[in-house]
Amino acid sequence: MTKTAFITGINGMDGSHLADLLLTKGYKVYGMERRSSNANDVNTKHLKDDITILNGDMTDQNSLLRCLKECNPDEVYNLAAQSFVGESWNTPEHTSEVTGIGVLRVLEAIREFNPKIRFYQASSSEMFGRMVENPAKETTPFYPRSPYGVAKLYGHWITKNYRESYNMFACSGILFNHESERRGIEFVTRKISDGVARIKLGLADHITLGNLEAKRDWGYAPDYVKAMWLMLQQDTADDYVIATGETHSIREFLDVAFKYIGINNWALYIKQDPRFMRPAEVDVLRGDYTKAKTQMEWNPDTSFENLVKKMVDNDLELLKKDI
Ligand code: NAP
Ligand code: F7E
Repeated sequence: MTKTAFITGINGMDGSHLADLLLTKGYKVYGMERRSSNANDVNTKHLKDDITILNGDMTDQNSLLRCLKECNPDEVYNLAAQSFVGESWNTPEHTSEVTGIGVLRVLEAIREFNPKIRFYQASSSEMFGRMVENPAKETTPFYPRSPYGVAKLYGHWITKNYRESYNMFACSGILFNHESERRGIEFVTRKISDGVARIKLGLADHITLGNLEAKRDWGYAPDYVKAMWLMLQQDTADDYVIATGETHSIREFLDVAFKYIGINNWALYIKQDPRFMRPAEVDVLRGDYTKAKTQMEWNPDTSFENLVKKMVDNDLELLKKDI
């Protein structure tokens, strides 16, 4: 029987990769987008004949309920969020509304419309923040370091609470950083791959960044959306850490990216600006995905080096089209 999925945040990086995956599995896919003056469909343009877009907003309870009524899904993947950590200090209230309380709204809509719907919540390694255990696993205590991390923590706990209160099939994937060719340009990996490609093509002579010492556990988004789907196919609802188990600094990312285009002395091309520093930094993140590996047979397939190269190759191709 054909399953139906409803994805909030369909136009985001993960939403578009998840839609790609679910279509290959024969799902009927609905995605929610919020109204904007200009179309923001760069990641989903290739899917326009295969998915159905519904309009709604994470801050509008009725719109979420209407979306569920319109598509009658078996599975809901809640990927919508104000997802940029740096921005969450500028708009902490908005971030809390969308990224935190928005989760409650989706859960309430499900509870009212059909509590049998399986629910995935996009939790984040930012909840571990100042890691009290390295690598972090499902039982590691949380210590968020940003309004975004705090909002995600609310989303995480309300998902667990609805699972326990109403016996709903509600899971959280605690995903560590994952990137792809579709990553938003303001995130550091894409900013670097785009900057490196511009330097290679003679379109720029430097990249301006913030803290180069931060370390992240970076995986590849298409690998990670498989874990989201797997979580909703298990016999019981549970939470899982999804990570690679490796950590690399921004400097290492720069090193791989620049060397790939033939530049060894990359420091000459980097400027630093306090504008890109954060009031409180997450210095290091590394995850232990043993539970996902043992219980769901999930593994990350893409190496750090390949991830960086894929992103640089993609930006080179995109920029060449404009020259
Ligand atoms: P993303 O590219 O920023 O996508 C987020 C999506 O949410 C966008 O399509 C955005 O729509 C939508 N959105 C924002 N505010 C909304 C609102 N008020 N109503 C409806 N939609 C709204 O993020 P991503 O990297 O794909 O991440 C997907 C999810 O996983 C997010 O919840 C993120 O916080 C979480 N997460 C990401 C990572 C990671 O490393 N990527 C790790 C852990 C968790 P617009 O296009 O209109 O802005
Ligand atoms: O920053 C440092 C910055 O913005 C990574 C989101 O998907 O993953 C992402 O959050 C690091 C930080 O991602 C610049 O200070 C230096 O230490 O790429 P980012 P993030 O904050 O880790 C988590 C898991 C999520 O859940 C989020 O939704 O890079 N950094 N210089 C910089 N960061 C940015 N953005 N820009 C810079 O110029």
